[in-house]
Order: sequence, then structure tokens, then C-alpha cells
Amino acid sequence: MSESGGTEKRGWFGRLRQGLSRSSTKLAEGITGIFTKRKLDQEMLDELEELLIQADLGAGTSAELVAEFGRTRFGKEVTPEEVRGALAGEIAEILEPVAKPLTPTETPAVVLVVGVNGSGKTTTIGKLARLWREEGKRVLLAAGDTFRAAAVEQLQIWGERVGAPVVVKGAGADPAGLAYEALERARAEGFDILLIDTAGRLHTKANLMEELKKVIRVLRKLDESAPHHCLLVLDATTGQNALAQVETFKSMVDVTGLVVTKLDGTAKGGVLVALADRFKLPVHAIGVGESADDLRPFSAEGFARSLMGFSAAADQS
Ligand SMILES: Nc1nc2c(ncn2[C@@H]2O[C@H](COP(=O)(O)OP(=O)(O)O)[C@@H](O)[C@H]2O)c(=O)[nH]1
Ligand SMILES: [Mg+2]
Repeated sequence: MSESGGTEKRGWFGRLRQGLSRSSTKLAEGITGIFTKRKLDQEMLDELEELLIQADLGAGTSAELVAEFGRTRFGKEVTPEEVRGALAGEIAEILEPVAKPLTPTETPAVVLVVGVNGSGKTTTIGKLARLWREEGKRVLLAAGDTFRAAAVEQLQIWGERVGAPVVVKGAGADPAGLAYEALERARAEGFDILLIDTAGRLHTKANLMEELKKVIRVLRKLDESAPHHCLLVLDATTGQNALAQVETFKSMVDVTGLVVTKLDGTAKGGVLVALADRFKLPVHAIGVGESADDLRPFSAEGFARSLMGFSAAADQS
């Protein structure tokens, strides 16, 4: 396992670095512009704070990061490299407590996946199913977004690809009934994990909430501890709006963890730091592309260093 595992790991860091390159380029160029050969003063710190806010790290978090940095280095000459290194270290500290891979232990573990339309729920389910299949787990998928036929097909394609059966009902079927049948089957056939897809039409918030609550209620008829995990999928390209989405979904269901998608091709990757700092919810995985390989458990140091434009995690040797 070690050799291919090592190659795999480097491949992932490369993809992460590449995926975050728009965010990291913007930050690195900004930092180079601010930290010219001068002693660190308040003006530079203010500019740095503004840059971090622009990169979606959030106002509160940006202020904390800059204050901490200024405390130890005020009046000293600092290079852009040192600034990036110091920020990467501070960001890794913020991220460390939330970087928790999802390793379900219940049998079957019921994982409900929620989030607004287009955030990446169905894709994330496919990718998670693939990771767990690779670990030898038996995974069942439930096509709970019964509103759109295309959503059901999309999940079926993923199911075939990763070797996970998909529980499907006709278009417009009751998602709660489908979830109930899926859990019955998962128990009867000895599946390890049941992943339930949901619709995410947020313009009808009251309906969505009712639908999700009903899904949870019927699951609890079979297993009162279900769902064991409720993952909220967030699209990083929405920037600060992702913070509002967490508030909305927390008011509807008991969100147990986050997955942040589409970190590739956006300059808003810093939003993950703002999310971690504000909500302290576990970030289970991040998505940096559309293919099955583009989702991995989230590593605090790998992310922090990639965001600050360093090529690999320091502990990687
Ligand atoms: N670039 C990129 N695209 C993604 C990622 N995750 C999902 N997508 C794409 O985003 C679109 C919406 O994803 P989907 O899973 O259907 O969202 P859902 O409506 O929440 O189920 C699809 O075209 C996906 O391929 C990601 O990490 N990176
Ligand atoms: Mg979907």
C-alpha cells in the first residue's frame, strides 16, 4: 500500500494546490505587493487585513489573523515569504480542530446529505461512496431528490461507477417513503453505509424543511439514532453566502459536518477558513474537481499551506 499510497498522496496535494491556485495566487500577489522592504507598520497590517477579507476569509477571522501576526513582528522587517508562512501556520491552527474525516461506525450508518441546489450533493455522494467502497464497505445510495428525473439518473450513474446499488422511486415520489425503504433494505441486506441524497430547492424553505424533517422522522421509526450523520454540502464559489447557508440549514436540521466543494477554479477558497472559525463544525472532505478522485478527507495543514501558495504540506517527506 505504501508506495502507491505515497504517489496517491502527492497526487492529491498537487491537485489541491492546483485547485486552490486562483485563491493562493491572489493572496500571494497581494502579500508581495504589501510587504516591500520596510519595517512592519500599521498601514501594512491594515492592507493585509483588507486582502484577507477580499479573499473571503471573513472579517472576524481576518482581523484575528492579522492581530496575531502583528503582535510578534511589529517594527521588524518581514519578507512576503515569512508572511505567507506565518499565516499558513495560524490558519492551520484554526483548521486543525475541524479537520475530521468521516468514518461511520454504526451498521448501517445513515448519512443524510443536504444543501442548496447545485452545491454538489449528488457528486459528493458519488465520491464518498467511491472512497468507502475502496475501503471495502458495502454502500447503498438513496435517490432522495425525487423532484428531478435527471438527479435520479445522475445518482444511478455514480452508483454503477462505484459499485453501489441505488434505491429509486418514480419522479415526484415521497422522499420520506423512499428513505424508509432504503433503510429497511440496508438493514435487511447488511449494508454498512446508507447515503441519502435530498433535493435542495431553497426558494421554498418551509417546504424543504418539512420534507427533511419528515425524512428524519420516518428514518427514526426504524432506528431512533438515525440519521447518524447529516452532511451539509457547500459550494465554495458562493463565498460569504456559504456562511448564511450554514445558518439556514442549522435552523432546519441537526447538521453534523460540512463538505466544501468547487474549491478548484475559485478565488474564494478562504471561505473555508471563515466557516471553520465561525461554526467549528467538522469539515469532513473537500472537493477540488468533478471526477471521482477529486474528493478527499480534509487536511488542515495541507489546505493552509496550499492556500498560502506552498507546494506541499511541511510534514510530507
Ligand atoms: N469543479 C467542480 N465541480 C463540482 C464539484 N463538485 C460538484 N461539481 C459540479 O457541480 C455541479 C452540481 O453538482 P451536483 O452534485 O449535481 O449538485 P446538487 O444539485 O447539490 O446535487 C455538477 O456539474 C458537478 O459536476 C467540485 O468539487 N469541483
Ligand atoms: Mg443532486
